[in-house]
Amino acid sequence: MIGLIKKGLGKTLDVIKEVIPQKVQKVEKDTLEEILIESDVPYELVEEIIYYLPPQDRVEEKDVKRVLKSYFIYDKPKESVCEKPFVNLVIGVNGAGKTTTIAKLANNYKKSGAKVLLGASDTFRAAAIEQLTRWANKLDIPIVSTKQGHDPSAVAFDAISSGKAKGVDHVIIDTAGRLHNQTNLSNELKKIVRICDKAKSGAPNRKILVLDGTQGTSAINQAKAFNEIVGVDAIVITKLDGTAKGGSLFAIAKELKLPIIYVGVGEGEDDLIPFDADEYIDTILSSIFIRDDG
Ligand SMILES: Nc1nc2c(ncn2[C@@H]2O[C@H](COP(=O)(O)OP(=O)(O)O)[C@@H](O)[C@H]2O)c(=O)[nH]1
Ligand SMILES: [Mg+2]
Repeated sequence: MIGLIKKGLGKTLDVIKEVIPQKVQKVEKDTLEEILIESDVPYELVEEIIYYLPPQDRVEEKDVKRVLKSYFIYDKPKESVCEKPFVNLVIGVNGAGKTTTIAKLANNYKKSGAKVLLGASDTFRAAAIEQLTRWANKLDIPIVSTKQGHDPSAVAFDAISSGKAKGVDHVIIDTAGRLHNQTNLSNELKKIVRICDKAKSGAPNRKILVLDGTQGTSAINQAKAFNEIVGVDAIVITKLDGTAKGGSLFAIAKELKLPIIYVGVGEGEDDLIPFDADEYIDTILSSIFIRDDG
């Protein structure tokens, strides 16, 4: 696990190394400020972090850690407290990494021994249906799909119904990230949510918003828009491996007040790791501070 988050943060850690080539016992606040800015923590937030540190010019790891940790206080939604199947609805803009994240999540579930079923409710593009179908075949997981242009809500309904009939543990539903216009997208997502509840009362049990990590903090406005449309329960940040903007997670957590549940660190089915704030902060701090264990 440590290795994976380190892999995901590789580019961010490279940037930190450029600012501070030698690790230190105590870091100058000016240097810390530069590190945070370079890794895409917005300036106001950097100022706030510095403000909450002890008054000395140079600060210790434990103090920095305490302040950084305070941004990740949002509880993860519980997964087990509902009747089967647990329904995940995955939303986000085109290209954010929804379909790939669904494949990774399904793979995680399957590896833990759970039964999974996918619903291909991005019916806007034929390629989207084909992409999810390829993953379903590769992972040997059942999928409910239809032809391009058909009603995505009907697919969601059928997927949940089929999941119930088959006794699966998790249904994961893909959605379109772009339609002819924003109003269409908004209406479609709302309808999918309503129809999920018709298929199983209380579904979707979790609405996961997928954000492209290479966009850094500019993903925040996008997230707010989706949150207004259907309400978001949890965030997945993808493509952390492709960006030096690893610090944007602080702003995302603070601004959205939502838990980050996973981060994507590659394009393969095993490249989704549960997000653990302690580990994330530890990995960043380990490239700044000298530690007894090296
Ligand atoms: N490097 C990297 N690429 C990713 C990750 N997640 C998704 N991608 C790639 O991003 C592109 C768009 O992903 P896709 O799942 O199709 O996005 P969607 O339009 O939201 O469904 C694809 O080429 C994926 O392979 C990730 O965590 N790391
Ligand atoms: Mg897709």
